[in-house]
Amino acid sequence: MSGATGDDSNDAVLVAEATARVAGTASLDDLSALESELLGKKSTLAVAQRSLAALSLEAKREAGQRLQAVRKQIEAIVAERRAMLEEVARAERLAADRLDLTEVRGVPWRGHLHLVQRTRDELEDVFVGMGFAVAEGPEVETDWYNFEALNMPPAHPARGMWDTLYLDLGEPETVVLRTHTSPVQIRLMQAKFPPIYAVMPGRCYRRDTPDARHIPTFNQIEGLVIDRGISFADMAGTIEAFTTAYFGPDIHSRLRPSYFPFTEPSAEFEVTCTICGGDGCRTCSHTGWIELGGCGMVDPAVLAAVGLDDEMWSGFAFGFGIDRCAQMRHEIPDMRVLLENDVRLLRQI
Ligand code: FA5
Repeated sequence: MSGATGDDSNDAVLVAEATARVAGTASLDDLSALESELLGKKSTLAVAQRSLAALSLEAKREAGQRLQAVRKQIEAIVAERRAMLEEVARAERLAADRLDLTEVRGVPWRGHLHLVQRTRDELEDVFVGMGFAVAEGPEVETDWYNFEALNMPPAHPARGMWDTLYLDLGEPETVVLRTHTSPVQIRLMQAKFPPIYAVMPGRCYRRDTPDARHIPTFNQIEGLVIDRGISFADMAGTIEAFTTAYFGPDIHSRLRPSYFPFTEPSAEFEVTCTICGGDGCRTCSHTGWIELGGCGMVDPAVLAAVGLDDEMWSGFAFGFGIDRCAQMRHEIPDMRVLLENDVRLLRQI
């Protein structure tokens, strides 16, 4: 750089020279090195600024202002160049990070819906094929829908069948994470006058200890039929048709007498354990059978809760575990893997 001397033409030369050198820098490192050469403590400019101390007050002010203006101009030129070089560096980084997917050899692996979602879709399809509609209800429910309207008044011992998760909302223990999809039966009967032929899939929550057949967040598909003259035989036939459609004709199934407060009579629906073929294993607790769900004829008390005349209307309901259906059809020994999201498994199922 030429000497920083005391007149305007020299200043212009100084700035022009700095501009040319800054423009010639090719990298941010080069620019930083040049910046300290042009503006740092040992720069010609800084030396000139320090030397003003010997001048008279008037001359010092005049030369000082001029040199400060030169400094500002050079700073602006450096800043402009730095912004440009940073932009170039960013573009280079992006280009280096770019993943060219067209370079993947062979057929790339494509994602797909989770097995539980696919099972839900397939089960819906089976029932839609039988003429059922599909409905949904909320996962956060009031005690009334989850229990009371289903013939379980407060303190009814059957409430203990479900280990319930309560939400800290409103009065204590009045709002729950639904323990089953059965409350959607109530909402549907309130919303629609019979005849009703519907399935209601959705997520449910229980304080169940996870094991080979249980997870705390799982899915059920509820079924409800309300019409004139519906009998237990209609229910058994519907479940049989569903089993054959979903599992194929080779699966063995059975209904076993059971108890639910909202159905009478009630039954549990079981299939032969597909893991051991019925011989008994850890998954089926060595019984050879796996429970898929509960079912039964809608209790008159439930019809009364929604104002339906049980002399005129009768019906059946069922609630199957969707995860359990997926587990049996795909022969998964431990249901917990459905929540673990291990991609090695997800790719296979
Ligand atoms: C019920 O939940 C009743 N609401 C079913 C019902 C509906 C009966 C309509 C009568 C009429 P249960 O608690 O047995 O019943 O659950 C039904 C099914 O949900 C079970 O057979 C199982 O397949 C599934 N299930 C229940 N708990 C879990 C869990 N923790 N993890 C995975 N699946 C579960």
